[in-house]
Amino acid sequence: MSETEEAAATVMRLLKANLRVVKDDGGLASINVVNEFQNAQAIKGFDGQVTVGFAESADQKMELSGKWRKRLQVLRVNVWTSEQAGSGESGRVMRGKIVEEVNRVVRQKRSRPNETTYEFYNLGAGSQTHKAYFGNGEASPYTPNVWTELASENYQRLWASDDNRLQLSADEDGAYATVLFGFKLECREKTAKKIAVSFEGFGTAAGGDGVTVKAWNSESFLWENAQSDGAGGTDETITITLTANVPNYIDEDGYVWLLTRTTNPASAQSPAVLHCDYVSCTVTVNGITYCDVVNYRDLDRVDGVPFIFRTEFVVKSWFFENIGV
Ligand SMILES: [Ca+2]
Ligand SMILES: [Ca+2]
Repeated sequence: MSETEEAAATVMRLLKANLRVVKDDGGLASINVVNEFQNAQAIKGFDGQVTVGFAESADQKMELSGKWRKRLQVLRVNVWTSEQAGSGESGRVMRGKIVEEVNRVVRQKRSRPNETTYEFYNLGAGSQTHKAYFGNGEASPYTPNVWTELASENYQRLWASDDNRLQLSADEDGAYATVLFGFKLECREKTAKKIAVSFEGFGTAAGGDGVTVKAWNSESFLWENAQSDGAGGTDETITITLTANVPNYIDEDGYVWLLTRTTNPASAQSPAVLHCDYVSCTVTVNGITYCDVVNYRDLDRVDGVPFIFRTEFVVKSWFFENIGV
C-alpha cells in the first residue's frame, strides 16, 4: 500500500534540495530547513533558517459524485535570519537573498513540487548523504573490501554536467572499471512512485566501448534493469526509470544504488576506462502536484537582541485524489 506524503514534508524537501544562496564572500550560505522555529540560538551556526508549517486544508469536489477531489493545502513558509557575530554579511541582506531564492524555487518547481533531483553537487569524500565508490566488477553495495570511496577531487567532477569528467581505469585482465553510486533519499520509502537514475558519460575497453548501468533491487538482492550505451567515445545519458515495485529499489537505510561499469573488461594489454561527467537520481512521490506563492510579508522582531529578521510566505498547494466510493 502506498502512502501520500504531507504537503509540508514535500515543500521542506523541495527547499532543502534547491535553495542555493551565495554569500558576498562567494561561499554557499548554510540554510537550515526545518518544520518549526526553535529560537534565536538555533539560527546560530547557520546563515539562515527556513521553517515550513501546515496552516489549513480544504476539500473540493471535482464532479457531482464527489469521487474525484482536489485537496487544497495552505502552508506557511518563514525565513529567519539574525546578525551573526563574525559574519561580514548583515542579517537583513541575507534575509533578502533567501526570500528571493524561496520565490525562485517555489515558482520554478510549482508544477512538479513532488519531484526531487538528488545529485553530488557540493559533496566530497566522507559524505554523510550520497556516496560514490570505485570497484572492478559487479558486487552488492554491501560487500566488504571491494568498494573504495572516491577521493574528494573525483566527487567534485560529478558536481555538474560540465564535461569535467571522473575517469577511472581497471588494469587487470578481466576487470571492469566500475563505479557504485548511492543516493540517499529524503522521503519515506512507501511514498515513492517513480525513480529515474541517470548516468552521463562513456566507456572504453579493448573488447568494445560502452557503459552498462544497473539498479540494485534490495528485495531480490540483485542488480537489475540493465541498460547499455556510451559506446561512441562521447557523453551519452543512460537512464533507468523504475515505476513498478518502486520501494524495492530503496534499501532500509534509504539508499538507491546505481552500478555503472564498462560494458567490456580490461585485457592483459589494455585497460578498461569509465568516464563519468554527471549522475543524478530523480524521485517522484505521491503527494502535492502543484504549489505556488500566494503572498509574503515581513514580520521582523526588533524588540530583542539579536534582531530577528523574518519574512512569512503563504504557499498554496494541491493534489487530486480518487476516494473510490
Ligand atoms: Ca557532458
Ligand atoms: Ca562533471
